Amino acid sequence: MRVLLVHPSPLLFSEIYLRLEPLGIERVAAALESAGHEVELLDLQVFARERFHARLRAWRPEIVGISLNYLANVPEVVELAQVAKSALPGCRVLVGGHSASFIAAALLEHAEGSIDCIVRGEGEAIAPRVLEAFAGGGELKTLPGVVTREGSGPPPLLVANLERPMPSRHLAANRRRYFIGELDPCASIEFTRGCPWDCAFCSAWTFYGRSYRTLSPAAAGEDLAGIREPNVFIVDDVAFIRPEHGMAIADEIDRRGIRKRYYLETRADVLLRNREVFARWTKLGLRYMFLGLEAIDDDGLKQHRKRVRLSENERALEVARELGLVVAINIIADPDWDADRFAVVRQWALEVPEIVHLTVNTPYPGTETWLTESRRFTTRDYRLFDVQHAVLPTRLPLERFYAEFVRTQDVLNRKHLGLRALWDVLGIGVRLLAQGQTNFLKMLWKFSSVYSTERLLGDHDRPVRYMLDLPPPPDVGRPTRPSPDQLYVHRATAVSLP
Ligand code: B12
Ligand code: SF4
Repeated sequence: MRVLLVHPSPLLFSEIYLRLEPLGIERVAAALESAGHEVELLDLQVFARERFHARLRAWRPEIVGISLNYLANVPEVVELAQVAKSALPGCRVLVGGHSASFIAAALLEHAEGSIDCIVRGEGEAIAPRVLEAFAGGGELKTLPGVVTREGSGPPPLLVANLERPMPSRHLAANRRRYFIGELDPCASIEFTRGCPWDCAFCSAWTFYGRSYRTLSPAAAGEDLAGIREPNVFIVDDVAFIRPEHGMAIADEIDRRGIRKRYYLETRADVLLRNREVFARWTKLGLRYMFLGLEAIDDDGLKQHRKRVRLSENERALEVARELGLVVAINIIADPDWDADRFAVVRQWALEVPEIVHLTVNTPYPGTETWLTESRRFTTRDYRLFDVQHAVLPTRLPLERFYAEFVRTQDVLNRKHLGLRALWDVLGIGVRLLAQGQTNFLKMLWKFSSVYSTERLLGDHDRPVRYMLDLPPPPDVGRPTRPSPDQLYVHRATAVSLP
């Protein structure tokens, strides 16, 4: 069958700093290609919407599959499904991905028949079976993880083997548009799946039922060897939890003589515990590390159930500095912050040499805070659930909250554009320009057009067509911690913390 797989457009705020390849649909594409289907991939982070219309008209796909990892993309995804169905009434539309998995029933309602089914959980194993069912071989609503308006199958199954098929990277056209900061162009790779921790604000662990799986070092090396880009973003939620796994992949890289520069995300305690692995990777080309510190005091860390102490975060930053890594830190801004709190965070951020970024505390479906906080929402407009808008009541008037938020981001941004830094940045820009790469340079311009109080505030006044459903109210006497039944997409066997 002819299958068009689509990734929606980027959330503008992330586009300043990065744009990365859609690894999830590249993996689904690979599974469908192995099953004999003809697959095209269209990434609307890179191409304009017109191209979607053009491919529908010219190629007439029989199946349109849309990826919905980010909640803020819900209205766009519903619209894409409607466009596909009205252009090609016979085509079948399926939607999968992280957010789709948590709000499947609501999505089907919003789409009013334009989406035939939602695929919850991992897509590689089930997507070919969905296509078989579309072709008349079996009943859609009985398949694991599949949700239709007529009924749902049993819970989704984890794929038996992460190694096959490898992502179909060849299908992502215009790959030179993928970058993160000066790692331009940049490919993505996955070494592990899942996370054994259970932070209250995060849904990465609930999606995979708190399981954790690793790709064999040989397969990781093979995948990496096939990447043409000089830079690689490792998408793992927490890199190198298991030191022997990180070391074994490093051995593969040495054996194959691969030279790349890497960006990864990890936790402070993992960096402290497995310092030798990160030191080895620094020699292999690791340059950038993202540490989700989330808070700058022990109370905040406890509130997020980060299971790490402030002293560990501080030591981890020292280790990263000693290793010569450029570290980006995320701090979660709570809607309850007042002007003094913003000032304290600004001061702290100016004193550390790292790149500090703020996101706004946002209870997403699939998180514990979704079940405990969502009744306090001040908006249910999906588009505002992008960790840059406040969706909970703010202690400051909303305009003041945004003014402080933007001011803080601005101060932090300028910190890295001081005279010395600007000189380095220009040097990098010139080098990339000489190689025909302009993503990094364009990024430097964009900041003030994206981060503006008026703009953030104005976004709350847009007419709302699709509204997020709320979870059922908590039962009287229910234990305070939500159960796996209420949270998990995959019902896997949890692994213990390292
Ligand atoms: C890599 C990543 C990114 C990359 C994005 C790369 C890209 N273009 O997709 C970058 C760094 C750019 C990024 C940015 C952001 N991210 Co992010 N990201 C991730 C991360 C860590 C891994 C995703 C991934 O690639 N996994 C590996 C692939 C193989 O898996 P997958 O994409 O999930 O796909 C599988 C299934 O979902 C399914 N599937 C997916 N699509 C489809 C389609 C069909 C048809 C089918 C059948 C199946 C299917 O099958 C795939 C194979 O099994 C996840 C956390 C997580 N573990 O999921 C957070 C996560 C998705 N991100 C999140 C957030 C909040 C953001 C930001 C808003 C953060 C910010 N500070 O601005 C931005 C917004 C980005 C944007 N849209 O513009 C949240 C999502 C919250 C939500 N519910 O909306 C997550 C869950 C992290 C978290 N801790 O909560 N992110
Ligand atoms: S360690 Fe990171 S990925 Fe794991 S639950 Fe916490 S925030 Fe989510």
